[in-house]
Amino acid sequence: MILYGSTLSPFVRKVAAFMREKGLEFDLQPTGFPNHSTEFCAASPFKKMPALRDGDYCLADSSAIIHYLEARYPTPELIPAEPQARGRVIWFDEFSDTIMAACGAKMFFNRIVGPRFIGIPGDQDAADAAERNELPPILDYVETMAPGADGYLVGDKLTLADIAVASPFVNLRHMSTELDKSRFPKTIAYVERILARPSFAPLVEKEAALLERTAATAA
Ligand SMILES: N[C@@H](CCC(=O)N[C@@H](CS)C(=O)NCC(=O)O)C(=O)O
Repeated sequence: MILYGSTLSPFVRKVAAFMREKGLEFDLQPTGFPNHSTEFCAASPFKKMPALRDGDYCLADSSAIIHYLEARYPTPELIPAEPQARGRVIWFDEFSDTIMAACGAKMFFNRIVGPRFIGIPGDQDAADAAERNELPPILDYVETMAPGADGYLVGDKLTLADIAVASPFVNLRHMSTELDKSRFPKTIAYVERILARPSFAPLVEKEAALLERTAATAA
């Protein structure tokens, strides 16, 4: 299978970590951003990453890809069958893809992607405003939901909910965004535990190395 995209995107990272939790082999191929490859365009009609190719089958959108993979490779189960648990897992995935991503994109695009990868300055005021006004209520919510030591967001084992919610925190880490230890202690411990998993840790390390190289070039 080919997964198109960069794991600097929280959507791509979510799918990559999900596939690694499933034990699936895949090639992670860059899209050629911003001048995308024809292979990627064929798989993603609106040129959004990620996209997947599995033989002749192509699919775009992180959640669509994840639901396809869950149906095709049911073990380990990462989206529970029990109705209420399933509903909660889908909620956390949506929360991550919409509410967290909207805030994260304003910060990460303006501070990192624009200046380092597209060559535009980025709107630093918009990034600062998102961090000041949009991020704290999101973190307050995660803090009320975050499980204690060894726990998970839904049920008693890892699900898509944990993968989806942890993924955008990597972008905060890449921006060295300080999380208040006294206000968000459960969130910090929980996210660190999920990101230390073998499904995430090597991805995060590679991203950090790439960002170090681009920082050196930009300097
Ligand atoms: N709902 C989509 C969102 C994908 C998305 O917005 N990806 C961003 C990267 S974080 C992208 O490709 N942006 C490029 C563009 O909009 O041209 C998903 O879950 O995959």
